[in-house]
Amino acid sequence: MKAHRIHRVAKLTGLSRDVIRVWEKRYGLVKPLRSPNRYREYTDEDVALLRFLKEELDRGQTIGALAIEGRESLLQRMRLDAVPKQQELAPLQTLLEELAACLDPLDKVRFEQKLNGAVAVIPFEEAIQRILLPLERLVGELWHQGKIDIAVEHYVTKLIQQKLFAVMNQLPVNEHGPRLLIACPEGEWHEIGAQAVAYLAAMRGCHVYYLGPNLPTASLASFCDRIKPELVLLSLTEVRSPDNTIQLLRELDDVAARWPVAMGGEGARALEGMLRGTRVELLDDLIQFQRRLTRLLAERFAVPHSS
Ligand code: B12
Repeated sequence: MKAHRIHRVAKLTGLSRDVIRVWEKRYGLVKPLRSPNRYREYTDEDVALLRFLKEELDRGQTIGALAIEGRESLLQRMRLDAVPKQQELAPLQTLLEELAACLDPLDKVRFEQKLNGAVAVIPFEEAIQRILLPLERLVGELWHQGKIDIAVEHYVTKLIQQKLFAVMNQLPVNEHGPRLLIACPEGEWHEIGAQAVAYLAAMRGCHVYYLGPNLPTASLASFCDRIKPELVLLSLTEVRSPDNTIQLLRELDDVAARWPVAMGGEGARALEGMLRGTRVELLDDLIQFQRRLTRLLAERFAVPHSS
């Protein structure tokens, strides 16, 4: 998980440093770690919680009441409340152009300095939407257009994946959270959409089984029987031919008879009509996905009433 110093947290949340320190010392609502040179280090989750507390105060809550409610319950409510209110965030276009300029000829040092520097200064969830996913689309397009070598595309894709996994692996495994199985169906190798969905679900307290690309439906079904997921999420990027799709949807419909199955991604959207005849749910975009998660979390956890 990323570590933010207090001055950045103040910038990101709109709270003063004094207020942040008081909420730590008096109420224990955030628990920053200390760097080797004793600076406070806050996680993305701390930043999100502080933003949530500020919103609660704006809605008329008192900090005393929030402190009594306690960090764990507040985190739970924050996750339920975390549905993005507007559209997905816009890509950082200038940065993407600068990054693309480092790819041919490849200037690895400059590329990684720019990318790491940009990702480090905003909350990771924002970095996913504004930098990492658009960058994946960009390098993919450059390869599809014959402008960069596949080796360079692989290098950037792996770097993006490393970042997503590195942050995801530092989230605690929430064994009490809803169990989600996330993968791409057989023949689907575009993996980043699934990985982003896995990160967002883990961030919101789900117990995620991430199985990556190209998962045969028979293996998906037997794995479901073992882990009993509350939701199976599949990412389909490529638009497939109807023949190929009919078979896949028939198999997935059988799985969906036993476990809730939802699909997202460009390829899934193209199947909207065909999906209607099955038990497989279509999730149009990440906003719909977040709403679906909220429903799942609300079913799992009783929501405390705010007074
Ligand atoms: C990156 C990319 C690649 C990379 C993939 C790297 C990897 N390991 O994932 C590389 C260069 C390897 C590649 C290869 C190929 N690709 Co390609 N690729 C792309 C590209 C540029 C972006 C796809 C992507 O990863 N986007 C990032 C994700 C996160 O964004 P997104 O797809 O828009 O998803 C959003 C939502 O849909 C949602 N979402 C996604 N999944 C899910 C799941 C759930 C549950 C939910 C709720 C939401 C959700 O989240 C995202 C948020 O904004 C697209 C074109 C494009 N611009 O989309 C072509 C594209 C998908 N590829 C295409 C093709 C044909 C191929 C190849 C078959 C080419 C070939 N001849 O070999 C191979 C197949 C892969 C293989 N067998 O190895 C075609 C597919 C055509 C079609 N019929 O649909 C496309 C559309 C390019 C084109 N214009 O022709 N590709």
